[in-house]
Amino acid sequence: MFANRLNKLLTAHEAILAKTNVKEELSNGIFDRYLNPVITPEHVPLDWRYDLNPETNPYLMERIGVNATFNAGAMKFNDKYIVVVRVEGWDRKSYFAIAESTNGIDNFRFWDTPVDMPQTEEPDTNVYDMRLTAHEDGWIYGIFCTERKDPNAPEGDTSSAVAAAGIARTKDLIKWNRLPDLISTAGQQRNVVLHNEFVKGKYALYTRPQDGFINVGGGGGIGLGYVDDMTDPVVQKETIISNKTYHTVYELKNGLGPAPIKTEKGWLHLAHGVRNTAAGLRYVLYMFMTDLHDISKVIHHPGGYFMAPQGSERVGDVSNVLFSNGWIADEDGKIFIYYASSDTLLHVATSTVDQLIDYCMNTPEDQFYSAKSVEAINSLIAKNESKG
Ligand code: M1P
Repeated sequence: MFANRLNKLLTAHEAILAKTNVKEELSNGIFDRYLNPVITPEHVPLDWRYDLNPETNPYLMERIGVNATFNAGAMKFNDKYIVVVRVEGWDRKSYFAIAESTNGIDNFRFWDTPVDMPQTEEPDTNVYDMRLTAHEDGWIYGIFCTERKDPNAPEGDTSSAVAAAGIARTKDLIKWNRLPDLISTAGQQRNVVLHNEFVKGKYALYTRPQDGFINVGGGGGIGLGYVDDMTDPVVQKETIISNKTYHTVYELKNGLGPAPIKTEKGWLHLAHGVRNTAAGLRYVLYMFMTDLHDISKVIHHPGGYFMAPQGSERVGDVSNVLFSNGWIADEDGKIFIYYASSDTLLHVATSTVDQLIDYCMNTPEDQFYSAKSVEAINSLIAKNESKG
């Protein structure tokens, strides 16, 4: 019975890993979605989940289950598409695990073991949402959220937490050197991302200062600050470059996704915006571009969302959420956007540098009033009429 069940599990697992992905037929011209998620809890290796010894696990029970696989950092490494997945166990703890694919859209396989992330003096209760940056200093940096219980929480408050930016660097994605957590002016930090290049000899970090764990309070917005030395990471000042704004898709809060992509026309940025609804928070993705020579200057800011949860993406552990902290730009200009649906599954969408530049430069900006939106539609109709 044990051998029979194991055989079935192995066959089913292999079928999941070998499944090919298919591009959706008709896109919006900006990006292409794919029919299947790229990583699901079922992709996680069986020997991470099952005790495979019939003597100690006669029923072949799943001993250490996986609840969700989402919010992944991404990069090209040794010619493979690499994702550093946030794997969340049945015990609610997230950890990082690397999976690779040869084409970026399917057949992702996890490496042999999860990432062994060294601890600081104050252990992380939970870690998640790693942003990868191959910095020009030669290191690959992984910046992630480290969450710990709020030491000042009143007695009986078992939920209050403090979020900070954990920092580690590596050359091979196997051995990680943990650096001190980021020190900044804000009480809490999440969604911190390292810019790819030095700026005037300093490391540039995109931040998201926040007063509380969930609520950004008086803080918020995507900030930009500078650090002299990543082994002593202190940001003295954060300047907000993309603010939360009334009656937009980033009204309540926002945060940068992956490190930006450099193009001839400027830096492409992918971010998430959050608004509140009667059904809870809604997370969508939006884009903007910054100046090639002054990364604090936003030069294009298409209005509204770039990508929003649709269909089955809308349902999961935290429904109505799209989140992305990883994308890969190939040398031929193709872009792979790894995004997660509702804090549960990891998906891919593809586009190109040219399409995303066109999208950023030619999509009307938010005008903040319904009448202005109608004006934009009417001018498009007039333009189309004059052409016809
Ligand atoms: O649950 C949605 C997202 O919430 C947080 O994002 P933010 O800090 O912008 O609110 C993160 O915990 C993220 O992991 C999660 O996907």
